[in-house]
Amino acid sequence: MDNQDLRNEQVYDRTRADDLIRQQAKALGISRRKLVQLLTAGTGAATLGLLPSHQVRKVAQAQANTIAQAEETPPIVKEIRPDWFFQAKINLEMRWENMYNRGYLVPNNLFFVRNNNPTPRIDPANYKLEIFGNGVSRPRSFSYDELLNMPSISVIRAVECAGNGRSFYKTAYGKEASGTQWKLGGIGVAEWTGVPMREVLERARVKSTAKDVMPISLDEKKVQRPIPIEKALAEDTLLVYAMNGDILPPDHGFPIRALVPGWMGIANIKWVSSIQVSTSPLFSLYNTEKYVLIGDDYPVSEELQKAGVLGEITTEQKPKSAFELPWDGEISSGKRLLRGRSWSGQGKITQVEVSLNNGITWQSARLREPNLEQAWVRWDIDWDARPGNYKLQARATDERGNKQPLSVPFNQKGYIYWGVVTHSIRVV
Ligand SMILES: Nc1nc2c(c(=O)[nH]1)N[C@H]1C(S)=C(S)[C@@H](COP(=O)(O)O)O[C@H]1N2
Ligand SMILES: [Mo]
Repeated sequence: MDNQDLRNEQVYDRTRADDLIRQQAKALGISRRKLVQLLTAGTGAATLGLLPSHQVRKVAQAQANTIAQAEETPPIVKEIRPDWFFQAKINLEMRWENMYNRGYLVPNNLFFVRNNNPTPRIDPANYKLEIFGNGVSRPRSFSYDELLNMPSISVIRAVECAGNGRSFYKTAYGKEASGTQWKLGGIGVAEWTGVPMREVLERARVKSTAKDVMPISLDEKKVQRPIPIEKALAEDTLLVYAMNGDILPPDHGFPIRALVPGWMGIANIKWVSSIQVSTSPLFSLYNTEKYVLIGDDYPVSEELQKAGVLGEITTEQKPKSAFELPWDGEISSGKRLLRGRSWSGQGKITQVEVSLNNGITWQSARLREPNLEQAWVRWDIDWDARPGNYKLQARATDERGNKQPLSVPFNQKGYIYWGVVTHSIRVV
């Protein structure tokens, strides 16, 4: 990995963690080293008064253009069929069996929904996208029509929640990681169409000194999360207005969402109403939450301490695999293809192995085209399924040589479970 390349999410997180420590030490009037010592000694970040809420408030104040949400509307707009989704509050997890024998893309109606707040209803006639901050020399806004008339591209990319697979920490360790207990359906692949973020930043005369770019949502809690200018200017970082050829559905961010390929789901801010561009590092609840890992329950590894970084979390997605089968379900016996998909945030999948007997023996699966980076690959094996109970497993390897391990160390918030998952199925 190139340690300088801020387009890499992990490099960016570590760099900004370091910036945050510097800022906080300065605010407390102590040296950065002293602060690291205090935190390492187990003094919680909250005790030290380090939650960067002042920064969050500042951003919220700067955020002018909020459209009120109609009251008493259901929190999710799309049809919630129990045979399509597992529902957890206002989140919808895709049921994998519906992808059996389907094409490469997840249709919009089956696509998972991860909402921190209810889906806001936005009238495109009143919609404005505002570009502001000291990182642009010509702050300005764009109407929905203006955006639709700008140069656009279409790309096929996955969006995956950082917590996808979280429930398997419980399976493995008997204790629940906090957050929505996703199985493996917190991911989807779609064709996204939109304006490269670069186009709007250039029209606002982004400065060469710009450092961070923060899309801000107009949902209830103004979800926002910064990305580095390097990533914001990447050709496939988009302001999306169409999904699989349809107008972007309300639950997926209508009228405009960010697409930040290869990064955690949360970077793909939905219902974007403004973008702050700053010449200094930006922080928000949605990434400092990760830095607040330095709290009481999160001891810091020595290695990272020495590097001056206070968070152990790695935010890059690793390879994962899912079968296109019902969860703990039943299928009928006979010759069939046993199918699934694998993906990784770190490059193409190069190999998938499947076990029908809980990992005792393995065989290679056939990979099917297309096999796109930052999306997924479909695979299958021939299976003469005889009646009985099976514990199926699949393990993928990506082009960086990451191979799904049998287990993954527990982390409190349950991110990035990429261990081999056992999928029980009864053949009748
Ligand atoms: N404004 C806003 N954007 C958001 C979220 C949110 O709650 N509010 N959730 C994020 C998270 S955690 C994920 S995983 C993705 C999910 O995108 P989807 O709901 O279109 O599948 O959206 C991200 N963007
Ligand atoms: Mo997420």
